[in-house]
Amino acid sequence: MSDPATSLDEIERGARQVLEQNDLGTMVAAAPRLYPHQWSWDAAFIAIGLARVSVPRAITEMRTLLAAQWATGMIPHIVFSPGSDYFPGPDVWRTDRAAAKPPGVETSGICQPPVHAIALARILRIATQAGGETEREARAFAREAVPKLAAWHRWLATVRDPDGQGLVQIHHGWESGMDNSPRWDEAYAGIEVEHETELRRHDTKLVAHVSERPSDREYQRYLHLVAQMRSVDYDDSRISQIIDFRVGDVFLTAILAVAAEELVAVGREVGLEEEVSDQASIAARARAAVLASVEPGSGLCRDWDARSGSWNRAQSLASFSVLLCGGDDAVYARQRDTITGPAWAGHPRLRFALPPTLSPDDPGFQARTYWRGPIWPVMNWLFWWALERHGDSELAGQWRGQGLAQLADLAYGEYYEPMTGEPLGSHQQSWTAAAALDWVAAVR
Ligand code: 2M8
Repeated sequence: MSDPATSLDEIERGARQVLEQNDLGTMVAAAPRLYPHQWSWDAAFIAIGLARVSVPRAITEMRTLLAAQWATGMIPHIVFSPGSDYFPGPDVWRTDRAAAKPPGVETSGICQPPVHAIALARILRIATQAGGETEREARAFAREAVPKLAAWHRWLATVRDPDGQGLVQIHHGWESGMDNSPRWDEAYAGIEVEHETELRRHDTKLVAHVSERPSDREYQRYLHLVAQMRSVDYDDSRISQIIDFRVGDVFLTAILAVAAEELVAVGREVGLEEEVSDQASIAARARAAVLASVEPGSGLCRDWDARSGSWNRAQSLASFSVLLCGGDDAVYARQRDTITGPAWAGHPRLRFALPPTLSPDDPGFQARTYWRGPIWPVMNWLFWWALERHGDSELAGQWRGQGLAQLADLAYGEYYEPMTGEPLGSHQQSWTAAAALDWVAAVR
């Protein structure tokens, strides 16, 4: 349980230790045992935390990830470190068959939300404050990274929007980063698994209780989708024709909107206007699609199931995507009212006034189960960052304060039980430590 007397110094010291201990050299493992590789969006958040300790090390983190970028522009969701136990590993993904994968690295064959340009902009800002050689190094890195991130955004906005609907489509719940969120229940329910995969899961043994992780039934569907992609050698044009999961992800699309704008700013700062000339229109299109997803009755955002041609009904943290990308003051204000109200972060039973992944009043709310209820510190960081960007400093400050109070337990939990504040999933989770470091620096 959190000790209110725990100081910012202690939180900072512990967070530095977590990143140091999880450092494999040129990549930081997402977590010490549960996730022994580099994950795409984790790496971006981790790089922000690393920049508070060492800008050169933050750059190395981003470079390792970008070195694994596919020729299509896709940044893969996992870059594997050699010889660790994780299921599904490279032997299941078999991306060696994919023409677009660069040689010399082992990766998965799907992607994750594009928070990388947000990280690049923040690293550059931190380096600029430091000045001198640190700033020079960060600017040189930015010049190297901008064209790569522009290509990444372009791929999402084109290849992953085949119907021209505006929302970026994902082919797997893992691509959303919110793996087993009720957001994907309807899409997964429609999947028939003909051939079950032999599950060699380690994850369920590495958490305090199996209920903190997705079920085997869910994993069968996850692996079925991987098998489908593998069967066409991860060829983009063929995947979209055969895949059993095709959903326009509103949260990922909102992230793309702000990331593309951050990239425009970085591009201009380092003299690469030409390279980012299409990013403002990518952002505008993404933001328009997020706003078009808003359900008039609730004022909340929705995902679009492209296979069934229907809006998803599930409400979750992702329903508040307008708080990430803005674009309509009235919708923003309404979502802000709802998320701070008694069904969400203002719920009277919460240990900390922070947004859970599902409303505790939702019949599907599961306080201990992964993306179906718990509070995720890294999501609090992302919303905090977006609120600050929007000029909503009051709420941003409240959430940062509550977020730091939650992390005063020094467990650096992957996620937290909303009512008790108990850390769940992995402890010493790298992106949680990174969020702590950036928050502590912002308070000082
Ligand atoms: C979780 O996802 C991985 C699969 O990608 C897993 O459960 O094995 C998610 O929370 C995801 O968002 C995160 O990037 C990853 C590593 O922290 O873990």
